[in-house]
Amino acid sequence: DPMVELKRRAAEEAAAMVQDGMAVGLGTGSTAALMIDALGRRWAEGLRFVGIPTSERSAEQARALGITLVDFGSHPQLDLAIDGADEVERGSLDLIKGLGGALLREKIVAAAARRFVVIVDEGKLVDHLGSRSPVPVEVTPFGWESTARQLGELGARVALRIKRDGELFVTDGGNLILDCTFGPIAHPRALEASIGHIVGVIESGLFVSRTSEVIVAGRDGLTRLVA
Ligand code: DER
Repeated sequence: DPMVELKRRAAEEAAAMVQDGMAVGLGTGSTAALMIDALGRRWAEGLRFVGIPTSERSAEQARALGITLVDFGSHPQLDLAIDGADEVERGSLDLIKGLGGALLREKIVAAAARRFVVIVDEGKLVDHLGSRSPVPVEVTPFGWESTARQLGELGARVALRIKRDGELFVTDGGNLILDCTFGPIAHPRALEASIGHIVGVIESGLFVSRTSEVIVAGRDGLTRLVA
């Protein structure tokens, strides 16, 4: 698959930004997994750093590669976090994340990082967030139907996330995901705030003004977009 090859190059470019002694946030998803693989190869060559994973899945992968994992107790601030995204808005580099279900930990890790680098293929670039992807919102299980109703009042079509096997999707934190389809979003920052004010909401997948840089894998090669 040529797109996997492109994503791998973006992932390797991002992994090359990790230097000895850094504390690094490790993202979640297929592109982030390629980046963790690349870090595993650098680790095998002698690079030493510590990682904070954004999901149990990424933790397992990193651990299997021998990468040292730490937590926020010893490392409340990270030098760099690298993650994928579901949509990147061309002008602002604002993001929708969370189709992978790890948005809460991803946002905590991004917020703790001095630099937040996003790796995507060119198909993820949009003029306006919400053009293709719903906004995933992580909510507390208690009263989720009421939380969903209030998200609906903001103008979204709301769907409780269900796994392929028909079971409820439950996050690493034991919460539920409501996928909220808004269509193109004119004011991501205002919408992020409105969603955040609803009782029962833990976090939304809108990442506004958090991106330092996006590495885009396209058919014509890699492009770096800097905020
Ligand atoms: O933010 C997310 O949850 C996304 O799913 C993201 O990490 C992208 O995943 P992908 O690289 O598998 O498309």
